[in-house]
Amino acid sequence: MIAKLLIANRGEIALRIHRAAKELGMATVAVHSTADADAMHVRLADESVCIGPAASKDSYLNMPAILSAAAITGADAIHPGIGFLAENARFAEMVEDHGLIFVGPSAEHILLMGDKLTAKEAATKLGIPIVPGTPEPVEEDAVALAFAEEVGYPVLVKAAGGGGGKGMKVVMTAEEMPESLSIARREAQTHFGNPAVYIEKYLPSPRHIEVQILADKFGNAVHLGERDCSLQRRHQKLLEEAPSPILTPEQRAELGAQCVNAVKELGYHGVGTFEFLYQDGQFYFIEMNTRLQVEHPVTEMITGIDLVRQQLLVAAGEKLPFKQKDIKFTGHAMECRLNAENPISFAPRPGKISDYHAPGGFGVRVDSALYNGYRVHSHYDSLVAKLIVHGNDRATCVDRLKRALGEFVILGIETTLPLFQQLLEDPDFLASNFDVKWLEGFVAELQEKKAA
Ligand code: MV4
Repeated sequence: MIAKLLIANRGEIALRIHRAAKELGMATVAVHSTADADAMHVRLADESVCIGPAASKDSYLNMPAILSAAAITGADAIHPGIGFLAENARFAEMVEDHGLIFVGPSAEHILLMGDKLTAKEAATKLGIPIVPGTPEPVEEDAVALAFAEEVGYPVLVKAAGGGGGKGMKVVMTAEEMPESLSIARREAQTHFGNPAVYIEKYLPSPRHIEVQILADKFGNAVHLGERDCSLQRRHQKLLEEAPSPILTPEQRAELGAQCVNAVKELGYHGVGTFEFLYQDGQFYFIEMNTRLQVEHPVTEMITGIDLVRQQLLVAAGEKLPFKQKDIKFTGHAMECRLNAENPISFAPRPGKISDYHAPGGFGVRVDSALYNGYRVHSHYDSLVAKLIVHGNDRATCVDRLKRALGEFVILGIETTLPLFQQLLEDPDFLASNFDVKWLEGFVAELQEKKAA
């Protein structure tokens, strides 16, 4: 078992992990930057250590400082949370080299999935369908042109070293190819320190559907269904839901079984997410995330399974306590990400919270590190609260979400809350009639209305 857990993160996710750890009888250690000395994750933890100044690279990304904090406090495990060091294979390795448990998969699996080309290669070998693309990094224009000729334009240039849309370029014609390649390579180098790029066939209007898996260190694995994360703006998810309104139970079972088979074959342990693009009845694997995800609560709401609790238990060397047949999907869940941003321009709006009241009631959950008087900093992510609701079906879930949004009070700063109130009235949203580009159009319309 883990007796003392160091949580190498901040904000709502640090609270989320702290809560699961406390329920398992673990002591917790918070680490924090000088800017976060009075943050909620520090207040709740049993102990805390300041690991550096406000800038993330000097604190939450400061590996020696975090390892020293673990040594000083006698922690026996480190949870990296989300972002920061969560998918850093070198950090995972360093944690284990110090004789501590890294709450996550092995460094080898993080490395394998961190490179999108080796991830796609692994998926193909394991029988998971991928988007047609070049299997190797493209070094010569001729290779890219030949591939595009074969599958037809438009094609997409992507960075091998990282996902999230950075270094991505749509190429409409052969003439555009040389410049698109060099721009993408430069961006890839800047963002990921790796200039390698590859080409994929471009899917014009896919949905983003991701499958949650959970595996122990003894070869047992289950899937916990999918989440539909198609509602994104500039590759930032705004609203996620489970189950996907457009999947049949048969599609869910088949896709889930493919992912479970893959993690068993890989010997992967921990939580993980297989990301797919879905178009015209077909799934195409694009990436795997080797960490907990921000939107994990919607899966928890429809399965009743505490993902962070299970993540801690498998890291501690426990066997999964359930089998696939024990996992039942009940009702519908949605999550709104409330950001400290102007709801029309999305400009950051840090500042001091002058009043705070979270909604409650049946089927309502709020994951947030806010409190009255707290100061939202500009140094970090603008996510300030996640509002998650569950209902017996999608329509009930939407009604409950509207009701809960109406109760939410966050004063002193601007948040994206009003955007969700508009979204929940939109006929296309209500009919689940959207793809990954739809939200950009919805936002553009709001901006035009505002300007008029
Ligand atoms: C694609 C695509 C269309 N065709 N790949 C964007 C981020 C990265 N994770 C994958 N992305 C996409 N890859 C092919 N071959 C469209 C996107 C995409 C997207 C994907 C998921 C969610 C939102 C998106 C918004 C724009 C583009």
